[in-house]
Amino acid sequence: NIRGFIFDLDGVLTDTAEYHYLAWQKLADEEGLLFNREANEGLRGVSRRESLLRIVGDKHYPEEKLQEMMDRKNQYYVDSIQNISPKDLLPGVLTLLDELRQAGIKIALGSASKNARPVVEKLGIANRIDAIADGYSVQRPKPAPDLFLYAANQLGLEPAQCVVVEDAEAGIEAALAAGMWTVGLGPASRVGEAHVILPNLADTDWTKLRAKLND
Ligand code: B16
Ligand code: MG
Repeated sequence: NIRGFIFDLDGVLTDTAEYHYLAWQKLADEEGLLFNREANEGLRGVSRRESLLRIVGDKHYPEEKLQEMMDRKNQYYVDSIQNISPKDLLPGVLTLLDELRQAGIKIALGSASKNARPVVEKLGIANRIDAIADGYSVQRPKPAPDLFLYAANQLGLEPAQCVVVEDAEAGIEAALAAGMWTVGLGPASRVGEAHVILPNLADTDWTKLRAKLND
């Protein structure tokens, strides 16, 4: 009996991954740290701090320097998202959001990003979202279930009434740990644990999803 949907942002509603990548690459180049697109794939859905720690690897930096590097990367990222517009919504998103709303299903955002709010506003979908769980909402990042539990709570729903749509392995793990239904977008190598696996949201709708989730 599904009553709510919790959408991840980056990789599900829009593709900000490229902007995150370019910002990390610029920082890595400035610091002489090895980084590339492939390494960036592993940072999908991973928090800002954990991403930086993975990029620096064995190198040791004082906390102050880590903080400065996170701030610098974020500044590059914030600069690059200024021109985001409704055109940057991924295919199928808008129709699915509207269909869910029509069906009386509540909608939340469940993103690790501290920039989720401005991005959602620029995408023009803020009025279609009932609750936002973002990088400020909880302490423990995905794969901990906390972010999604927070989102469900904001919607006033039980975990088992919620479906999480995610593109990251850590996100699917977090949603399963929360006791929620999961839709994984992308290759099975990444989201294989999800209840339903789709390449993207382009060719689906609530009726099809509902059948696949046996609701
Ligand atoms: P910020 P999601 C995640 O967004 C991104 O996929 C990940 O690359 C990023 O490091 C993380 O947000 C934190 O973002 O630095 O803006 O706080 O997929 O959870 O929507
Ligand atoms: Mg994501």
